[in-house]
Amino acid sequence: MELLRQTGVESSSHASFVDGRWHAGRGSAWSSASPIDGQPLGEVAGLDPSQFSVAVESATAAFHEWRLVPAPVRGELVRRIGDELRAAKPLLAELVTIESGKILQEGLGEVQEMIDICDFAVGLSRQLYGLTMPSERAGHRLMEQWHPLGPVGVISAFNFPVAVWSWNAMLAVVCGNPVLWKPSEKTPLSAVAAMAVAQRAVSAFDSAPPGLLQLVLGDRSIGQTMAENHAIPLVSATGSTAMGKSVSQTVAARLGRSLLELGGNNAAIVMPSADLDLAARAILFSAVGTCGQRCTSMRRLLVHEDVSDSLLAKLRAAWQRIPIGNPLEAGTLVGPLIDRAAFEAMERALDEAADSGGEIEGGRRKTDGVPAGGHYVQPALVRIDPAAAVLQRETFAPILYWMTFRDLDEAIAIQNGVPQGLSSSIFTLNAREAERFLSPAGSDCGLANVNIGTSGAEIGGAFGGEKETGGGRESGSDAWRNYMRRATNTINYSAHLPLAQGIRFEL
Ligand code: UN1
Repeated sequence: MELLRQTGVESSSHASFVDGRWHAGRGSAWSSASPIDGQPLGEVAGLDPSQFSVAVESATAAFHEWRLVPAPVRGELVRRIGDELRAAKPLLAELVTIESGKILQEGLGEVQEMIDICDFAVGLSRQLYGLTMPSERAGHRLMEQWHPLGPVGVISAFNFPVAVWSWNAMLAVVCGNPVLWKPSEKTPLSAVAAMAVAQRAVSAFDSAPPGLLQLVLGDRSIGQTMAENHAIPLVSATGSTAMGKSVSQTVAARLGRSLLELGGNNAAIVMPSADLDLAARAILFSAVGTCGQRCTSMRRLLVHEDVSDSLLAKLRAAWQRIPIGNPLEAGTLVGPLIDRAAFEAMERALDEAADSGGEIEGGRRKTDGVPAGGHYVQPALVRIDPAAAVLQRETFAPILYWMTFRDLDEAIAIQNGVPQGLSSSIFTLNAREAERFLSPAGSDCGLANVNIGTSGAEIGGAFGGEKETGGGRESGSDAWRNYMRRATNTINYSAHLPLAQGIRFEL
């Protein structure tokens, strides 16, 4: 909240950033509340359709200028945004914790992830390489160029209220594109603060047009409008599979591009050779970190029957000692769920697990030693049959379902036997098992790890998953190509006109 006071956009102007200024929305209003204690944090109002149109026009105008700014100069702006984020890190992390409920360590980690992607994007601004190919025709050159694409729409979720925007926005900006950001309705103030911090750099940068980075608050209708708008060639959406299907179908109907990061249903496989102490620590972080509300959270644990007793003893001991409470307090490892609906979804999943014979440990509401007004829970460990229907869906809560298996092929089949395909891990000291898990016959997920958990990816790799996770790749590696269009160029520098494929076409 201190950061909002510093930025001067608190009180009634908690709002959208459109065409270089803060605007009070004229659309529907709502208040943001802290999941820590349910206290209201501030009122915000979404944009109405005419205000959104102004944002799209401003982004289009910005695109016409920004695409001509040399990419390394665009990178210099991102370097300065990274500097502003470094300076704002403690306050932005605190606000993320207050509004999303993740512990302060994870709030700091989230802002660090923003800084890391800025650094990555700065380097990238000199490496937007296209290929040169040998032409089959004498006196010809064949090459490709990567050009800016146009305004990019970003829809982000509450659980990473600021980092997911920066993965998209910092790449989009070095690639020459403006960005329109619709954050989660549950975390608008973190978005306001992150935008205010970024604007400290943008407003002082001569060649940055006012519509370069915009914040368009609103409910799902803004996301829908974004998906329909032909002036937005790419919509990058993070959230539920249901949301992603709706956005991508709308975008596809106009043959636009979408980049989807949707639900995960991530599993770890523990083999007999595993270092069980290391595995237990990794499982704890991935299963209960962020109160089980990462798309990379570990939801299913597949343990070889030879080591299930010893691993489960370690996990039970750990689960009983998890410090649950106020995420602002040092030492807390698990904060609140985001809201009542999340708590009810957890209860429903546990009821369904029990109905299918699941044995539940933990999972109850916690009221002692935690702030009143929040939804605090003991993370649950649930022994379950691999065929239980509840295992087919993602519940955004700290529930770790566990089951045993006898051989690796069986475990891989269970792991892959769900609609989602985001993240996966194997714990083993056996090189054959590890390589098999990483092979074409192994994990079918976008992320496959050895001897670490399913969550906590670095920004340098391409991040995303297969199947109902949506197929998108954001962040590192060559994910930048999503934000550009490729032009293949053939240049004839000879005085002849040979045709490709040896075709003769003479008058
Ligand atoms: C998400 O939950 O939407 O790999 C993103 C991780 C983080 C990103 C999670 N770096 O857990």
